[in-house]
Order: sequence, then structure tokens, then C-alpha cells
Amino acid sequence: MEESWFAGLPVKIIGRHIRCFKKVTSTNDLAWLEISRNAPEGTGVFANEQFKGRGRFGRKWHSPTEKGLWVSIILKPDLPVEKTPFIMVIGAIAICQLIKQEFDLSTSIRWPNDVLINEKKVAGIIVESRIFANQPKAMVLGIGFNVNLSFEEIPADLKSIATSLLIEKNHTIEMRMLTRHLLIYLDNWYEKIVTKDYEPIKIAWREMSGVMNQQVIIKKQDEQIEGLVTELDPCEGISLKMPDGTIRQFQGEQVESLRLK
Ligand code: BT5
Repeated sequence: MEESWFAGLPVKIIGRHIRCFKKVTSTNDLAWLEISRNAPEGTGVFANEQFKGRGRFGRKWHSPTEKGLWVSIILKPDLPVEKTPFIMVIGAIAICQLIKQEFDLSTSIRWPNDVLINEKKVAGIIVESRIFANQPKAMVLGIGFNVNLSFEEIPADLKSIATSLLIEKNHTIEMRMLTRHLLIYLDNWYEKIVTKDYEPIKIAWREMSGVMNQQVIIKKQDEQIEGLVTELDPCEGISLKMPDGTIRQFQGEQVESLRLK
């Protein structure tokens, strides 16, 4: 990964500035450091390797050297608090779109933040936000995307749940083009957030999601809840029809995991 890869990228915000590192704890940590040094909105922070890559709820993200895209994007959107889930959503739909259009593979989004190929996770997204005095709210969109990870290189405990582009396509993927495309797709979707054109995002996300009208099991703290998905909305969350016919609604940040029954 080199900063020169991104020269002349046709983007408005996301990818205007790039920082590349070799080995870091987490690109999200580096992004927060860059924010404290006034890095401009849209800066992409990449690393070849993370040794403390993080997922949600304190979970770990496996990020070996040059096997994937480990990137954090700095955002400072003028967004009402109830619309912030759209940031996670554009991460997921940009990756799905990229995989479909550039690699001709079908994908689905497992609510709220997993991108799947053949029911296995190829990418995960985490969004962190902080408020600083007299400044717009800062957000970091972290994306972990398995690219050239072979089956043998996937840790034993992830073998049955993780995949990569290399595994699905059966050949090595050129990282430079892939990374440029990802930033361009992300930038296009982010522009819709900037112009408050939320509807196309919502429609794309619902279409790409593999859980509408499916029977699912949600894990939330110590609770396991089973029901039929009747509604899916980036802001309102997911609605489940319970066996007794009542409807329960859950927000993305409350849900630790969701699986098809
Ligand atoms: C996520 O969390 O899926 C968000 C992952 C975000 C990683 C990126 S990399 C760049 C940036 N910097 C960071 O430090 N983080 C972001 P979650 O939904 O909590 O899923 C975590 C779970 O996914 C783990 O508990 C494992 O089961 C599984 N997992 C870990 N590494 C994986 C990998 N490389 N591929 C597929 N699954 C993985």
C-alpha cells in the first residue's frame, strides 16, 4: 500500500488525502490521532498489518500483512444523531457494489455490518464517533476487507465463518485497483449523505440485505431472540415478528450478532 497509488483519484471527499502505514495497532487508533492533528475530512488511513485490529463489542479483527484492506476513513458529517447509522450502511453497500461490479460475485449484508459471500464474512465495518468542543462531530469508518487471504491463512476458529476475494475468485487480486475502486464507491455514497439524499441508500441496503422476510436469531447481551424479519431500516433498526405475533424492534448497536435460523 503506497500513497502514490491514489494520485488523481476522481473523488470529492473520501480519499482526497491518504496516509499509509506498515504495521499499526489499529488503523482506527491512527485515524483518531490524525483527527487530533486536524486531518481533513475524507482522509483514508491504511495499514499493511494491524496487530490489534478491533471489531465491535471488544472483539478482535484478524488483519495479517498485505492480505486485506485494513482502512479507516475520517469523516466529519453534518448529520443529525438519528441518521448516523447511514455511515455504517454506506460502508456495507459500497463493498457489496464493488464485489458485484468488479468481481461478478453475489454478496449479501448480514445486518448490521457484515458483508458475506456464500454466507461467509468477507468484510466487516465498525463506526466510532467522538465529539470535540467547538468542532463538528468526528467519525471513523473502519473497514476490514479480506482480499488475498488464503484458506490456510484463516485462523482455525474463523475457517467456517470467513472468506476472502482470493478464495472466492481463485486468483490473487490486484490491491491497487481494488482500493481505488472502494474509495470511489464510498465517495459516491457519501455524497448522498452530504446532500441528505437518504432514500437511495436505504433502498440499496434493503435490497442487498439477506435477512428480509427470513427467520433469524438475534443475540443481545444474555438474550437470544428468535423471530421473522418484517422491517429493516438503517435508523429505526430491525423489526422481528415474535412467535406470539407481537413485533419487537432492535437497533444495530444493541445487537451482538444475528444469524439465519
Ligand atoms: C466487525 O466487527 O466486523 C468490524 C471489523 C472492522 C475491522 C476494521 S480493519 C480497519 C479498522 N481498524 C480496526 O481496528 N478495525 C477496523 P464484529 O461485527 O464485532 O466482528 C468481529 C468478529 O468477526 C470476530 O469476533 C470474528 O468472529 C470475526 N472475524 C475476525 N477477523 C475476521 C476476518 N479477518 N474475517 C472474517 N471474520 C473475522
